[in-house]
Amino acid sequence: MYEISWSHFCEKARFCLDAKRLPFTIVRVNPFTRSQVRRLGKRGTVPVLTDGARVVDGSDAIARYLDEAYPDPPLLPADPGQRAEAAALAARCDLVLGPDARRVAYDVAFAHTGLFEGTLTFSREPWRRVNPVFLRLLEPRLRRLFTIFPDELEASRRRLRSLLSDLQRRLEGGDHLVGDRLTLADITAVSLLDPLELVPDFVRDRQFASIFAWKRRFARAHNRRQRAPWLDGPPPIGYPRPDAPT
Ligand SMILES: N[C@@H](CCC(=O)N[C@@H](CS)C(=O)NCC(=O)O)C(=O)O
Repeated sequence: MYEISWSHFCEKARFCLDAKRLPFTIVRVNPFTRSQVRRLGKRGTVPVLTDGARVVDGSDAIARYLDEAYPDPPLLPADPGQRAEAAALAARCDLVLGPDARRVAYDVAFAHTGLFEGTLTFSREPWRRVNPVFLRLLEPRLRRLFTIFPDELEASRRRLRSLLSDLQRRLEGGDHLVGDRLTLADITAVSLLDPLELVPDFVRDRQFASIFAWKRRFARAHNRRQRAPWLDGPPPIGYPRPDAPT
């Protein structure tokens, strides 16, 4: 699987592969050139999965391909009603949570650039000295790429609030979003929620405590790596503490 390690869409694809207990090899993609996936004739986004001669681009296509090629255990329920519901919910998370969580999380990281350590910036001397200049060049590019501007941020926050409330309502009856076993809907929601761990106005809002508690419980139960708050030293101002009561 071709991936960028901190990408939440890549985590979704990895989670699908792990849920199917399929062994796989990671190919790290250069986040700036994306040459490894372009060489495969793809757009340049990650994840991309190759399986023999098959090249599958995008986390949803990967999930569907895996369910066809390796049906057991299934990612979507057999019952047609539940199947449609889980697929629709996963698609809504792809559409809303994916870009919106990324947008608001990047915005926080630009204000607390320590959060980029270990991903986009250098953590070791002497390289870390170039981080400020590097980020000054990178920030406008990323803001354009992911449209991280005030109006879009506000619209994202609005959509996220509505989606998180819906997800919470769904979880009132049990521990899975659809039915009573793991589906692509849970995998998608848990993976794509992860960048919001960086966003104080969501993680610290008591209104959303239960969805974050569920996400963390679920991720722990399935051995998923979750966003680490900071690498060392004191947390940046406004940063949620990992062990804070939710
Ligand atoms: N719909 C795609 C979205 C993938 C996506 O947005 N990947 C990001 C990383 S999180 C990316 O590669 N972005 C680069 C770009 O948009 O140029 C999926 O589900 O895989």
